[in-house]
Amino acid sequence: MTQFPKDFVWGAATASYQIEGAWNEDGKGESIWDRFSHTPGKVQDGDTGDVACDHYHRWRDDVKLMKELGLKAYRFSVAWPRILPEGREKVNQPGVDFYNRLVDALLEERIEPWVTLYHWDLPQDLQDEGGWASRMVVDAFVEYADVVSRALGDRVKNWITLNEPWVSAFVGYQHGHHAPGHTNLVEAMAASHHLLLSHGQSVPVIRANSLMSRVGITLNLTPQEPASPSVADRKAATWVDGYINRFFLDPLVGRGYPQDIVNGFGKAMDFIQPGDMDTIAVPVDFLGINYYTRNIARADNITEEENEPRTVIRGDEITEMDWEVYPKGLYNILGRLHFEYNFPAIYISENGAAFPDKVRPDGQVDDPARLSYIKRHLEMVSKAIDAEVPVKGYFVWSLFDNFEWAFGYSKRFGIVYVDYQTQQRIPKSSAKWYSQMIRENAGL
Ligand code: IFM
Repeated sequence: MTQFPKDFVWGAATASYQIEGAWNEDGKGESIWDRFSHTPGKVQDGDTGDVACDHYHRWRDDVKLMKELGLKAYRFSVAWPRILPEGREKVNQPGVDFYNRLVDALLEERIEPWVTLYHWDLPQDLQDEGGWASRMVVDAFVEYADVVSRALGDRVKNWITLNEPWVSAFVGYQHGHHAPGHTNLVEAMAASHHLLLSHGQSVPVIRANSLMSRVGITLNLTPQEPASPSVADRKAATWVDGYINRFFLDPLVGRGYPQDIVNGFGKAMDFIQPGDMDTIAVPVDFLGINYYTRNIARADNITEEENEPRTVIRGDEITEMDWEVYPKGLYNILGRLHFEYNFPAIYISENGAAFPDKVRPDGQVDDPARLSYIKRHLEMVSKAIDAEVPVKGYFVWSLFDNFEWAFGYSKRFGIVYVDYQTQQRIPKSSAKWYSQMIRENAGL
């Protein structure tokens, strides 16, 4: 593989609800994911994040493990209800202290902390007032961003406001598969807007509290390919691209919401107020992208017989999420981002795969499929860098096996295996490979 630039950021990512556990300890408030996972039937096998990887108690050892792996950066999220249990006003100091200790320990090991402010665990009290569908959440988020960036901003220099607002808004408020489990398109549209507005309003606040810092946002981007050259399939691909990708990318760069999608939704966006779109378009220092797979779009408004034969066929390498392994899609989306949107820097803030790993009798976990997945995606990153796309870092998803939302613990994404009975951590062969890759490229 081509050498990566010496200053390339080599990291791994996690999220608070997926690993911390301690859901009601030290003054933490209830989050929408606590409520959702405690509701029977919402999460596979009745799993919850109550204990998860118990990272809240094991963070010291976890940081040591990161050091052993040679990670240069660690992306984690802060649990909003640990900081402000009721969503606003009353700060819970033990929650702040937890992240203070974590940041200090990381820096001691020369691991750069990358903080995501919102990775889906909204305080339940704010949901009771309407959650992301209600405009009041914007002020609450800015207050939260202010508290966290004041507390950690002297040491944390890389901030991600939101993780995957499309998922928060549409999977949470339209599809109902994620917390809060609503199925209302207008709520989802309003939620998208309030998420983006929260991002836009909080960026200057974070910058003011954390001098010399860099602030960005992370989107889940899924490139769309028409299944055939038919007009119907092209239309389908354009629609899904607008729905998942452009609906967030376009407003971030000042182009407003894509008109084809607004028309397609067919609902008034009367929650947009004067000035909002300028606020959302605040220049960012980088865009984080989470890439897992592509989508092959096939029209569903005509029959198979009416449509042209498929020319783009799904490959047969599929992860346990039923996602096609398609590294080329990462290269394609990076190129498109650069030429159509021109963000000053791009980080791969998540990339990885779930496979059904097993501990071997000798205690090791061999995961050649994941290793190959990561390796081939990194090759695409390297190719994009050669093509002058400003990709500045890569965070594997995930450091640990963890709570995979509605799938509970049934899907393992980690490069480190977690035995949920004993909480033992076992670096998989992918972790050893990644570690070696970092050592070779970061000049350690
Ligand atoms: O586990 C999630 C993560 O929380 C957000 N991005 C996608 C991952 C895999 O589904």
